[in-house]
Amino acid sequence: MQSKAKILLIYTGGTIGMSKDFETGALKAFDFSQLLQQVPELQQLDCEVDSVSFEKPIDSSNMNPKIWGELAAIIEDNYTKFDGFVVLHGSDTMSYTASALSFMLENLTKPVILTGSQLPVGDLRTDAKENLITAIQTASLREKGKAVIQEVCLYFEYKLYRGNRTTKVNAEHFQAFNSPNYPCLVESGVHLKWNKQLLWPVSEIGNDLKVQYLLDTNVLILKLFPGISETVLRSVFSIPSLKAVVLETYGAGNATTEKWFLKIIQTAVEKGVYVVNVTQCSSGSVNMGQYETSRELKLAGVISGKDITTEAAITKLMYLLGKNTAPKDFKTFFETSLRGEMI
Ligand code: ASN
Repeated sequence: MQSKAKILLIYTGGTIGMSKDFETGALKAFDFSQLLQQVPELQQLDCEVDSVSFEKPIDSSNMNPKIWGELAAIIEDNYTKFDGFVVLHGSDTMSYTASALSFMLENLTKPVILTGSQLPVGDLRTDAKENLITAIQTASLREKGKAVIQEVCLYFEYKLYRGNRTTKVNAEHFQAFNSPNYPCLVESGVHLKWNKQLLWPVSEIGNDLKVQYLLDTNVLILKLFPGISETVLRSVFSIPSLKAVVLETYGAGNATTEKWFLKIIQTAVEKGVYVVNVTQCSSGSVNMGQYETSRELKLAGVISGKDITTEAAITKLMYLLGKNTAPKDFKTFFETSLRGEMI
């Protein structure tokens, strides 16, 4: 008989564990033990749950690559002791963290599931309990001694998604996330409906987990809009330490064909700045060359972000730069799906 799965619950902060500060009326993170007391249902789960908390839980708007490193280190230090990890995280930057972890945790063969909530766990109408309980249940599923989920996922409001495909789309609704270009992996109703063919394939080799801690933050997201000026664009691209830009373009990867615009992009690429073309549309893919308005970008050596989210694009840039990827390989690596983040 298989022993019970062991899950490590990692509390980083976010609304799920917040309470109102009576002086300011604002929500702030509170002590983790109170959070667990609010969910006695955890004891009924068919798995062993241990927990660890950040010393100072944060609102996820304060998340940054240094804290991603701390989170990855908790997972690495406990990797052999647990069958899966559930990370409680604020929803605001959860998709960035899920994307970053998906790249940082190389050779991952265990589930890492991020979840949180829109209302604190102590609130009468909270969405926290279902999110937490189902995230743990999906993390604990094993078949033939191996974890069914071997990737970084995000669970929210009855759906389990590939983490690096998600984006936060609503600050009000319980359904706060969407995965516009990849279907959900599990849907929770009366039963859990698994789309197993969509999961990251179970590893047969079982290489050891390796964590890429170094992330390079000399990167930028630039959203185009009609009226963007030459002066502004020129000064952005003249930042001395700038190494890579996620350029959010229109539709299927289109941008103005004005000469000054193309010149600035061409010069940047020639100087060695990586420019990644990502669409501003909430779904669909970049297809450079489909229109006249994207052909020149392709000729200039701009990298296609295909159907990647902006969150995954910026963290993939930090990761590939952090790994010191050779300039001759950079475009090919970026345009290749490393963790299922793009087609
Ligand atoms: N501001 C909160 C956070 O991201 C929002 C939430 O968790 N729903 O930490």
